[in-house]
Amino acid sequence: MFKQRVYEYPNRQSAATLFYHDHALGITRLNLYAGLAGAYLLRDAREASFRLPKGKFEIPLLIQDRSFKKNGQLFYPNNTTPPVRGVNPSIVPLFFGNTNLVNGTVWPYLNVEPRNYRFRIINGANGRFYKMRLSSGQSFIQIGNDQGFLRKPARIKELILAPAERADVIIDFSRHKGQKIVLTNSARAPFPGGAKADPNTTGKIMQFRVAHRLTSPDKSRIPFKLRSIPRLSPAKARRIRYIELNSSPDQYGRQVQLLNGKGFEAPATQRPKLGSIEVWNFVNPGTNTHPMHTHLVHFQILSRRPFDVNYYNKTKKIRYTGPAIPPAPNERGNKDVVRVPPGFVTKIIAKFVPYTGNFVWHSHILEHEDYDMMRPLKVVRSKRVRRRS
Ligand SMILES: [Cu+2]
Repeated sequence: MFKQRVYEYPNRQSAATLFYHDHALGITRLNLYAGLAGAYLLRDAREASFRLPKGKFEIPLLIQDRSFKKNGQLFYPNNTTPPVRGVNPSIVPLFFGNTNLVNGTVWPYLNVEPRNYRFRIINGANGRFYKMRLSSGQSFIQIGNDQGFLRKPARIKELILAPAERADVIIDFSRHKGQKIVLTNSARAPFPGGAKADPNTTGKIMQFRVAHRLTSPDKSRIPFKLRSIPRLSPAKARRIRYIELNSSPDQYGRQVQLLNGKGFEAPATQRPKLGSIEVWNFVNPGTNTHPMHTHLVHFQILSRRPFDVNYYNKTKKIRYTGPAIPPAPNERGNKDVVRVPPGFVTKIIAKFVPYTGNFVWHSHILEHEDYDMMRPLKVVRSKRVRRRS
């Protein structure tokens, strides 16, 4: 006889727009590209007390870039161009599709009524960042990010999402009756210094077609205050860590992406104590922005501060070249992905609760996560103070 055990996610966290997906070691990029990803909307009583748009007026938008072969099959490169000598197939350092998909459809349109809609936007791309605007010139009202509601809504004209970042936004179509509004993308790939988005392809995401009439009155409201989020204090941090994002060539000349010179197989060097607070400084002397993601814990972004990269590369010492920049209003609150731009030290703070055990943290550019920008995270129990006998 053997007992059947049912394992369940405890879901002990605030309402949030979550992104769930396969995480198989070394092939995450392929499994997500093939479709093993989805939106997971977690709800709570606070959310239920609001009169936000719901039902058919609340829609997840999972945005991904893909390329297709002539026969309609997904295309993903099995090697670099030119191919790596002695390795076939090979990982590629980055991949960007030449079309954008929303919920699995290439450049779709959505019929909407002239009213408030709530969109749960997830960047589900392997490596593409999105810098979104509405062609009508109107704003998004962002009410939440990766780990739930902001303290108060943030009105923004432009919404940037790195891979795995999420935004909970309200778009008000009430003054745009009869219009066709395009959700556009102007993020360069790689971000932020790569090729421009093509306005005819990668520069467009989807279209909203606004009807003239409502089918029912819009009674939705956007609360002025969404929730209180206690700020984690750096003064209470038990550890302050510095983590360099770097790379080095492998035996075939391919770049291995590393964190403090280490990949996934090296034993955990980040071993925070259960219940403790730590400040992590991500030092990026490279050229691309990395979306750094932690499992288990959410964190708060403290600041980003520019530093002298040439001086750092010579001495491994940080010389700041400007003041620390606080996070944008829509990056405040609790996050689990942070954009770490090149030439900046990005500072986050986290409390390591509620579990001990083995977790991971990594860049959410999947080609980097797979090779090999992922590290173990071991949350350990605090040692008991031994009594003298
Ligand atoms: Cu992960």
